[in-house]
Amino acid sequence: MPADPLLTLDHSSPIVTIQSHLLAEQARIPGSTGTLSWILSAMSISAKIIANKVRCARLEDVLGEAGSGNVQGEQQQKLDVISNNVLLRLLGGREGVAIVASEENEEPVIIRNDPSGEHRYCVLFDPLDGSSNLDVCGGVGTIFSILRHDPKVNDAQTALLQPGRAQVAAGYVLYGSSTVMVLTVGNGVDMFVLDPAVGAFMLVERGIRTPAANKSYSVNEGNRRTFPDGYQKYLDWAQERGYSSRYVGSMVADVHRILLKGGVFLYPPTKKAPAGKLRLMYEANPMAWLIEQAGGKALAAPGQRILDVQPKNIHERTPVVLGSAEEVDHVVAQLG
Ligand code: AHM
Ligand code: MG
Repeated sequence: MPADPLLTLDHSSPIVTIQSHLLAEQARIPGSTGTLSWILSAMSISAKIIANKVRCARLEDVLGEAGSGNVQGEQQQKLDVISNNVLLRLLGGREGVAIVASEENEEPVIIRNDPSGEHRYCVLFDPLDGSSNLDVCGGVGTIFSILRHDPKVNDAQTALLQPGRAQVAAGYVLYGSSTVMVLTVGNGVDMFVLDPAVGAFMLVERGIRTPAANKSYSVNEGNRRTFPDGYQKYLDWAQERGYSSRYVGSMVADVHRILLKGGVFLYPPTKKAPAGKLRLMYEANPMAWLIEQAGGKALAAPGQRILDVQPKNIHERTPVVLGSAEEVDHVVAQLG
């Protein structure tokens, strides 16, 4: 049994919280104002509040539908609404936030509209992705993407419509068997786990690399007959080679597994959702950047990096193929 690290004094393995990690990252960038770190700190506090609500789901009256629909026309769960409000309130209090856009709100929320305001950011998020899993105690998550705000652009929609490669920070929080936050600021991918006794996110792994290959795919195979031919060919190809199928139906949980263990995640166009189901700006872009930062690939179509897609609408959807570099290449080979 490994010794408890607290029994030995090992200066080479300091205890690092997300706050100290962010301060150290910030110190590496000359002239950094600390604004982005302060926003990421708001994300981590929001995550703790949401995690606490998710953990109490059967104890408090927070399960079930809120009785409202979101901008996508989907029923909102009460926890969708609670999570959205927590994020809006936390981020609204941060001086560096200019605009906030949520998958749950039709219009972006302008927090500060000051043309002289420099070093400000736009924050986009899906407050509680996969929330239909809540009723069965399944994994759910928060996904976020942060872009610079150009003070010369007055219109909120225009300010937000930047391709994913312009992101300055992206991450997700998985409320699973533990609460995990995975983050990139363009310097690799780092993972933190919430220590519930201390109430702090602790750094557990730096510079995560997704395995280059793993014979595993993650897709809703119930839609298979309505996928374009190439995706069906890929599934035949993979099954002939003994691939495993792993699908939670909650993007954060599925992508987290692929980040750590490898494989490929697919959400192709379907008859019901001809442009794919997942949202480019709230889901695909942050996940694509994380996976690329971990050495993987993320495509909307063969030869089309998700991060290079120019959004025309903040709620637009995209097909998604992401994961281990070799596994994405195998999908592309079948898509032709
Ligand atoms: P949501 O944002 O409404 O929760 O939907 C997104 C979720 C993803 O987490 C997941 O990958 C996908 O929908 C699952 O869709 P399906 O049930 O069609 O397989
Ligand atoms: Mg979602």
